[in-house]
Amino acid sequence: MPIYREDQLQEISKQFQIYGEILHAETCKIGHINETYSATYRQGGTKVRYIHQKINQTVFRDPICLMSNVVRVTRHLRHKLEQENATDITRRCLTIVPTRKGDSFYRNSNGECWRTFVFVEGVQTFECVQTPQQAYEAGKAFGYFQNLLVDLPGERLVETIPDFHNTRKRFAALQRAVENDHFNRAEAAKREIDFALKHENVVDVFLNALAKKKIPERITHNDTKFNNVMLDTETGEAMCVVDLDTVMPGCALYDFGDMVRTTTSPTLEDERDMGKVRMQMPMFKKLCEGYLCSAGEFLTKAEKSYIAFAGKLITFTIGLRFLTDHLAGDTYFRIHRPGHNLDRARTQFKLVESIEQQEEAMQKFADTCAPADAVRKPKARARKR
Ligand code: GN1
Ligand code: MG
Repeated sequence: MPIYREDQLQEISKQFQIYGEILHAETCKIGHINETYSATYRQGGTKVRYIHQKINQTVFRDPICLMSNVVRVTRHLRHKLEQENATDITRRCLTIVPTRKGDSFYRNSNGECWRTFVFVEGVQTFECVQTPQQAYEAGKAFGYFQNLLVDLPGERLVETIPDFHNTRKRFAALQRAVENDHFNRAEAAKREIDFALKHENVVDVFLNALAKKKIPERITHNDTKFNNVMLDTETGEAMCVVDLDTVMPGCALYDFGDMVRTTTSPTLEDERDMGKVRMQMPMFKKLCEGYLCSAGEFLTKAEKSYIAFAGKLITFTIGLRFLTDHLAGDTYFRIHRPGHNLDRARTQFKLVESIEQQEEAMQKFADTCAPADAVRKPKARARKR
């Protein structure tokens, strides 16, 4: 991974409406796609931090549309939070720092696209959930995020990555990668490939339900990993949802599914000890309660009936993507060791198995779950579409 030197970052930082001098910058080792740096500036006698991020244009091919989505979404969130008289809004919603020309991102002479956010202080992110309360906070935060976006005005958001969670297309991509086997890796990945192919029966369930309008399209986050929720360092309260590149039209269940994937196992996404990977019911229960307390108001009965299945489907889909990338030479997800994407795929599939074993009990819990502190101010956020 290319590391930007401080002097290079200084050049980039000059393009944004930031006052003061840059003191130092460091790489943030989060995410598999974009490159992220935190930079400290001296401003009016105090130190202030910003995030500079280089957009991965192989993945996000249209930075103009991408940033227009992010601007609309962050503006709307801020507006809604103001309406609710929320305090500490710059810690509850990302703030884009415009370029000196007033744009939302800067394109340099090499064609790289950079954007800047205000650094949210006093928060932490975690790769693994440590307590059921954290799972609750994550569920509540993403549910609230979806809830606030229910009445986003204007045109349909751009699909920054078309067919992002289209499991049928992801499945077909795996089949192609197996057939091509350009890197001679299929034999060693036989068990994972067999697992994937045997699960073909799950791939069309949501696609069919969406096509038949049994479940609605909504504005969703689409990358609801636990490490995309910032928790207040002191209180543990979820403050801010980050990584807004895939906020676009989608299915609320995909968001919930990715929360199940990333909050219910005690392990990292790339755990190598399969004995440790499992869906833990206490985590799921709190996650479900948190999500339903902020999203339960607008979810339909049909959506709620797929809560447990969503966890299985999204975990399976992300597993397909890791496996495909492994077979195709690791061109999409950044890897840190040989076989990394295969490890990640194996972990996802183990979790799918664990969900399968508990799916019935999970759904039963969701069906009877009546969150204690149901949504705050539901009427103020009624759907307008
Ligand atoms: C990628 O870069 P990061 O970690 O935010 C990916 C997600 C995957 C995730 C798996 C745009 O997200 O879809 O679920 O890795 N983002 C994109 O960890 O493909
Ligand atoms: Mg992401």
